[in-house]
Amino acid sequence: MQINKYPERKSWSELIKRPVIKREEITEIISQIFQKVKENGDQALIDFNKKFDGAEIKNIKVSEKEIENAESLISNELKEAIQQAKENITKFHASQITAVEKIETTKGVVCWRENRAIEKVGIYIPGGTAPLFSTVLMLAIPAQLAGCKEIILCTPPDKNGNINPAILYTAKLCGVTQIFKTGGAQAIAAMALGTESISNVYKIFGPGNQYVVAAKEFAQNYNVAIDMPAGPSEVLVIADEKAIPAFCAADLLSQAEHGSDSQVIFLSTDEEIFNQTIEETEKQLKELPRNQLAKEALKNSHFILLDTVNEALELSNLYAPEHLILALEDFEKYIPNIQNAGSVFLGNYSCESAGDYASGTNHTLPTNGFAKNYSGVSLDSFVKKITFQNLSQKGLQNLGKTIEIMAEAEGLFAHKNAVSIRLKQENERV
Ligand code: HSO
Ligand code: ZN
Repeated sequence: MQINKYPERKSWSELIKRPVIKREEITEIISQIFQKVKENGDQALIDFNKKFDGAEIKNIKVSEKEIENAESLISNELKEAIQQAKENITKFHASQITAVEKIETTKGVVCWRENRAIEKVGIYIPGGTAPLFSTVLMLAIPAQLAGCKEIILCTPPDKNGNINPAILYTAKLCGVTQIFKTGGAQAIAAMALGTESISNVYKIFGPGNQYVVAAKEFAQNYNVAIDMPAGPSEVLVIADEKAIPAFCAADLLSQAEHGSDSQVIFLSTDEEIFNQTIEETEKQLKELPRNQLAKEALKNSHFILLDTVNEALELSNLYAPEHLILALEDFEKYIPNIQNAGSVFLGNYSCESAGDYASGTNHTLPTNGFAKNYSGVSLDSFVKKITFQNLSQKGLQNLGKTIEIMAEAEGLFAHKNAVSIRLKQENERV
């Protein structure tokens, strides 16, 4: 935990620098994995399962029977919770569907855009310490709403060759079309290149470790799009004198428990709240089952005392957090000052966990400062927008001269002629 009181403004950017992630060494490994998957297809995935996950399985495709069984393995209480989250996430993402609007830019010239779903998308769900079935909701729901025809999900099996039943249940509930037992960089390679069982997809979504992140970047060499560049989870909390230290500490720890590389930042304008939040964080940390991970994450984390909320917002905009919590009494007033953040949580009762699971917003968000130039996943992430135009004869007459002059000025006479030939034919006919 790094504590700073009233740091000088010129030290801010150094203070909140994220730890640098080294990439070079793993590119070679990733390229070899892609090569193996290209050469050996499913067999490569089976071999990697044995090597990396200690799982011996013959068939990487999850069977209908396994999916059916999953339903009986999870409690009704969890099923109902998943259902309610699904309803909210569906409501929020369905509200992002917009009607087609045709615009007449010049008399007789009509332009518009239509959405077309990306036909085949791939969702990666990491294995490891937490089975992120909530991420299945966040990716499969908008994919299905957008109308993606194939929604493929890859996730690593456990040692016995099984997948967490909540992941299987949620995948089925949200219209995932096929599920495969493969994880890590090899799963990304399989979705990018295709194998006998896995068809190649056009866009890959989902979180993962540094190998998965590097593999998603590498996949772009094969004309595959990715959701966004990814890094470890983050939250930044801004608290005034009305904030509740126990709530702030709980929010900070909720992100810190994701992994040892997570980063949490606490900014306060009130010294008492500041000190109490530090105490609370230490107290609550001890009681967490994942306290080792959270403790590591706290080493990279900052508690900073500042003079004003405006200063805190300036620092936050500089950092561009994945999640921003405003534990401020008059949060409304500060909304216009928020420039860079993935998702914002307003007031003492808007905990980040709400957005992680069930309020309706998407939890796949830009990290590592990319909130300066990327949005989180939304319905738009699963569609391409195609522009259309229709010029009537009159429309071309109205706009033709402009096009001819511009084409000639660029020295592109074939472009000019495509207009002239039409206008000339029209004159001859008259
Ligand atoms: N906070 C994570 C998402 C998540 N949290 C999944 C719990 N489950 C994204 O940064
Ligand atoms: Zn989370």
